[in-house]
Amino acid sequence: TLKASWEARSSKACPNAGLTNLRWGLGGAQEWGQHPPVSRVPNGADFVRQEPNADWDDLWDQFEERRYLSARRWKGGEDPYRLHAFNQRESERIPSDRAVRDTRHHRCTTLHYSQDLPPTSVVITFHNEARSTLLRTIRSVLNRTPVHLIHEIILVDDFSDDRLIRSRIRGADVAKAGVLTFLDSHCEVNKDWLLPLLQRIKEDPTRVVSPIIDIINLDTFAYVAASSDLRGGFDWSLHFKWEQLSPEQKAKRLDPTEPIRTPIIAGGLFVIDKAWFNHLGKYDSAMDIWGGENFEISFRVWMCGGSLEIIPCSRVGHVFRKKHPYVFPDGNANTYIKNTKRTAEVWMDEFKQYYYAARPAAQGRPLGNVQSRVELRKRLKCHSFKWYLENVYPELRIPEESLYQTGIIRQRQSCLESHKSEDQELPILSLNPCNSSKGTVPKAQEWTYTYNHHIRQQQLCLSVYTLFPGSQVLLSPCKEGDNKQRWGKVGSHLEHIASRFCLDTESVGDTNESIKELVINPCESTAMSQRWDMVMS
Ligand SMILES: [Mn+2]
Repeated sequence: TLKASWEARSSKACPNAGLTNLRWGLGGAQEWGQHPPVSRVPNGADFVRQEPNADWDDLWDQFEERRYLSARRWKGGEDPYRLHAFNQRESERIPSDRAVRDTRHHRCTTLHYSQDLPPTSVVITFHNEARSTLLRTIRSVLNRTPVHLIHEIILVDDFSDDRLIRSRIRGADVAKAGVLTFLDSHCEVNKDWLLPLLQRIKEDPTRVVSPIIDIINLDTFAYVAASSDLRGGFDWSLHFKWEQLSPEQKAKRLDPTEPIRTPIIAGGLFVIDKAWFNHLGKYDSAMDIWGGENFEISFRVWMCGGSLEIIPCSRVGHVFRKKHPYVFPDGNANTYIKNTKRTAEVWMDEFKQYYYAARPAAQGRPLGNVQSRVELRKRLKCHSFKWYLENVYPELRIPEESLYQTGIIRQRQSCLESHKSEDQELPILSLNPCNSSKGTVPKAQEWTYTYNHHIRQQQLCLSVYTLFPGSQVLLSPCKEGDNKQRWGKVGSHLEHIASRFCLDTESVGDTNESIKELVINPCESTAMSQRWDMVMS
């Protein structure tokens, strides 16, 4: 439910006035120790109505911060990490309006922004948040943002019966400004954080922008600058990670104030044009609580015509926790799987197979109904996931083990074959007449040529132990990165990469011509015994 909505309006007569001219309403009770009176709004959310214009200073004076904080204080002797997974005692020792170091690049201070940036509704969703951190979040916004740019601050307390994602939608739905700013409830915004974000959206409302997220230490609450060379990335299991920009990307960045295009946003801290947010389908409201929703919204923004940026001149500190203090109704991992599975099914096309390969537990799991999200994607005529991979995140490589070809390795009418005899531990190699019938290849003659240059049958790879001419080629267990198992296809030769010799055949003994052994020998372009044809599908 919506607990409180504050409307901040600058006095028209004095648009550039400081916070002393902020007009705002805290609702009936200027004291958060008690439940404030609520009014019902059409969408069913409860929120505090704005008071008739009152002076900001007066209201802040009337607000009994100490009483508000002491109602839920850490009690001596208790584990200060128990409730919130950060040091509650330390958070309460720190003033609600403390100063933080300006962590921006010095060049950011020389930038100029439009005079008529659009004002924003700040939406802060929370769930059992510590009062000290929530209060510091709000005070930092009020202290470090030009008054006329904050239309209102909306606090959405889900009172543990709603879900974080749906709370964000509710907050967005009641917001009155044209731009939405989603913030977490344990943040501290830094100097001029909002201006560069709004500037990018004013220039192009399809941009979805986020600040660099500085680190508020969860033990000491020290404010630490984060690297400005990071962007959001992920792996095929849909696990988010911060990634260093590549050396090439860094080399291209001559101006440290320039936005960084990011394949994915980290989560709950971003600014988006409200009409664009609504047009794109808000959030997937069938997702549970938290986790995975940043993938869904990121794919959707990019694939449906927008872009995601990290703006280096905007800095917001955030308390990163090692674990989530929420109780997930269905268990943490299951919630994450459900949410990411919905994302994979709706947005990843044929590439979802790599998600399932990386996260086998997702197979056969319930994901609910995704029909309306599939229709949304159709209606918006969004790009394919292939387009996203090629244009936004080419660094995400197709898993290597999935790039392979399977078929036969032929020399004239004979095929490379494996034989298992009873007295030997591993099968031996030989060359025998090809006997595929009706397109079905016998298992003994079927080979897989992998992306990392293995020629394999199940777990066994073509290997060479000694790098001399005439050395025998054997089957042995595949080892990742073993050069003695790697083969390159060079014309009609199969070149052994470690020795630079070629796969060759030699007759064994002199009585039976048909028994041929596999060896390596110096490559000879004219040798018929070194000619191979890989007939692969
Ligand atoms: Mn957080």
